[in-house]
Amino acid sequence: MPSWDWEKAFSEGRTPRGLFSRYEKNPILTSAQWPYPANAVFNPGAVQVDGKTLLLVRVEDMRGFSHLSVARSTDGKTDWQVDAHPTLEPNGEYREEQWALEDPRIVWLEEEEQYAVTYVSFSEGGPLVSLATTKDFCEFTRYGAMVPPEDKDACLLPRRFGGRYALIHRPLIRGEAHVWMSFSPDLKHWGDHRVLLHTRPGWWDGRRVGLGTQPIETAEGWLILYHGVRSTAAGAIYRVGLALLDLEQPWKVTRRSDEWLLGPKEPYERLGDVPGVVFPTGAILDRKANEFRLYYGAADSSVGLALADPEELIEYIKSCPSVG
Ligand code: BMA
Repeated sequence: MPSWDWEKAFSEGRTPRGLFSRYEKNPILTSAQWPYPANAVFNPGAVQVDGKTLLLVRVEDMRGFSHLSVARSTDGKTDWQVDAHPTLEPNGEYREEQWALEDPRIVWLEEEEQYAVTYVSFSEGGPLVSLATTKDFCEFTRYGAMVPPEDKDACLLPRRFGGRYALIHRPLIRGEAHVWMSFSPDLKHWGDHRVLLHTRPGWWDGRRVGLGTQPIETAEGWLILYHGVRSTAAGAIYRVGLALLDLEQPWKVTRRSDEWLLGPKEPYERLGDVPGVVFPTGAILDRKANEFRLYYGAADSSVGLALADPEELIEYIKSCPSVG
């Protein structure tokens, strides 16, 4: 049992287990803040660049197509500066991107000294995952498709393991949506595919699971927040769970939360283009501020922020059942 008074935290209106608190000025980004017409802004990748928090936000235009665009903030909460023009959009060269670029996740690739952005390309054959690298979020090198459709919710780990890069992703196979890990010597050829996290039939994450945030390195292992989906008579509910991967052998899940830690509750999470969605895509472990900041898409319409104490998160996940 965690050492903090989670029942008190829960009764004070915080989230399950009292781990996350929603930022009081949520949603932090809406389409009203965009410098050009946009229907919705949501599901952002998050990273610290030059001392600022950079969000690479999915922006859906008035045709229903998404592109990615940058917003920056000094404290990661307020005063967001949104780039005047789209940052990454379909460019005609990569046919699989023709209908959209969606849901980016970002890591700093240590060896390449570049940020790696993995995003969903919406092709006529269905969604798949593409890779682009950048040093500055202005110039990008596109690598094209990493995996065939249907696949989504992907992120690289920041370094090699036994000489190979590791990719977390979520193929849809025979209607089943589990989280997988695959490996590559060169970021182009992927193999040795294995399931990392299964859905849990009957549970809150029984219908689908997918990676949420990029893996965050801690002394205890790689911390990942994932989304879990339950189907109900009124549609799907998207909530957030927590898991821990072994630091040196990240294909081993050491802990997984039984409970969800954040789910749709506030009006901006319950009402929107897709109601009942909390979709985590980016996280910042701010050691200076001793703050874990979780950025998420709310109801496929806006960007929400939830805050946690990093030590409480670790303490909690260590108290969760180990995964054999
Ligand atoms: C998932 C993805 C996300 C979206 C979520 C909820 O399958 O398509 O982009 O936010 O559904 O609609």
